[in-house]
Amino acid sequence: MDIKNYVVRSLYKVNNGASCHPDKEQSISPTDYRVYKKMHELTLASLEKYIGGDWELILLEGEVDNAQQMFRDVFMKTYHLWSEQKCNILFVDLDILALGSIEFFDQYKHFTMFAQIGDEQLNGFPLDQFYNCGLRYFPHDMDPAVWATGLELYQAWNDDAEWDREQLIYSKMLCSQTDFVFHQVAINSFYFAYDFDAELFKQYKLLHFHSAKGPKPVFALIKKYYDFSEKISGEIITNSIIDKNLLDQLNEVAGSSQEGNLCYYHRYVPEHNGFFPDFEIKRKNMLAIASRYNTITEIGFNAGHSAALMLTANLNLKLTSVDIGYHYYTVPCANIIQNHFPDRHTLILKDSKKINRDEIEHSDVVVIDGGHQFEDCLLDIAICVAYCKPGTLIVVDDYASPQIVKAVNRFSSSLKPCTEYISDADQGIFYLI
Ligand SMILES: C[S@@+](CC[C@H](N)C(=O)[O-])C[C@H]1O[C@@H](n2cnc3c(N)ncnc32)[C@H](O)[C@@H]1O
Ligand SMILES: [Mn+2]
Repeated sequence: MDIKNYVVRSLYKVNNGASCHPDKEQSISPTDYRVYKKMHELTLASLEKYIGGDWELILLEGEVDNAQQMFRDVFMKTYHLWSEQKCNILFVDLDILALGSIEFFDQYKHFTMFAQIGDEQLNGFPLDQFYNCGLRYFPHDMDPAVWATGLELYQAWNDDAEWDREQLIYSKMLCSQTDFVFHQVAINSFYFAYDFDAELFKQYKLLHFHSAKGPKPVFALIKKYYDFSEKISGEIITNSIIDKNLLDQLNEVAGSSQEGNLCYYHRYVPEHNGFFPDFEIKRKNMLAIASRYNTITEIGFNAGHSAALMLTANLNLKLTSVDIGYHYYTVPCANIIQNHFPDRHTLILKDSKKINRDEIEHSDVVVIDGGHQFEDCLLDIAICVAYCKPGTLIVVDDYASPQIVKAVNRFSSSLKPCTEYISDADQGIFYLI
């Protein structure tokens, strides 16, 4: 007989949430119910995409007076489901988002809970420690005695139980398995996230937004991760412009935590080196600009991505990059660029405030993407205004930053907006008057 796989989740209307949680702020009000429903829909889409195997969703629903009733109902319904047919059950809280492919079904022989725990806890299972039960797996062939442990504790589980009784019961069930391999509790691809951090995409397959802040901020944060994950998997046409070998070399040297640039979000280079979609318009504009002019200076070379893009776009382009060299990878990456585009690239390694007239006056275009403080950008523009000829195109990156706009505004009488390119809120393009 086929063994069924189920992903089980619970979405209840809880009429009196506040009274059963120590933190009165976290009531499960009717509004909260709507937020949880949206949270379920969003995170379910991620589970459908990434949780491996042939599985079916079972959404447990109901209307109860308090959260303890919900927890008990979920416990019993899970038990009945498991005992009535041969099946594997993965229970997934509504605030768990999947970011990458991960397998649970048929991977574990024990009742297993997944939480991220410290190494020191791996050496033993302290019984006074409660492990988060938001993600738990009941394999069809787990020891039925584990359920017996749970059912016994269930007898004394009433509406007045402390908030984390549920977690305690599942934890006791977990550690009743004497042959349990403890480190299974911790999977390194699972993480409790409290803030937005693009780095987490590199490391974790699942994020749990377990938090006492209430469903609204949690939903907002989950949505941010979800949207970002949709974005980084999108198709980008500028991806194929830079020679793949060259791109691999630059990223190999600069690493995946390199400073943000025209191709990548700050400190985030995905495994496949695909570009960050939000900067697609900026890249297209840079390609269009580079193909029209033969002498360009950029302030801010970083790992050479904008340089590679521009030099690829126009075989006659000579590019000068000025960089203070904050990053260990800047000089090695400049060497890679210079090998790939012989005689077409110069790196001036110094603070852009020290640029001399003869280093910049001949430029047709100056791309400003160096220091991002108001003063840095102000002085970079001042140098262009002082030394460059009228008609020079000035491209200011990170224009969405108030600091940068403020700096540009100080020179409004010297800069005329250029409208020949696609407008992007994060890129200012001007002609020098
Ligand atoms: C955002 S990155 C440049 C990204 C690059 N234009 C790209 O898109 O591939 C900023 C770079 O500016 C450099 N930088 C910061 N302050 C500077 C300064 N005062 N003078 C020159 N370079 C500076 C940093 O070392 C860093 O490499
Ligand atoms: Mn930038």
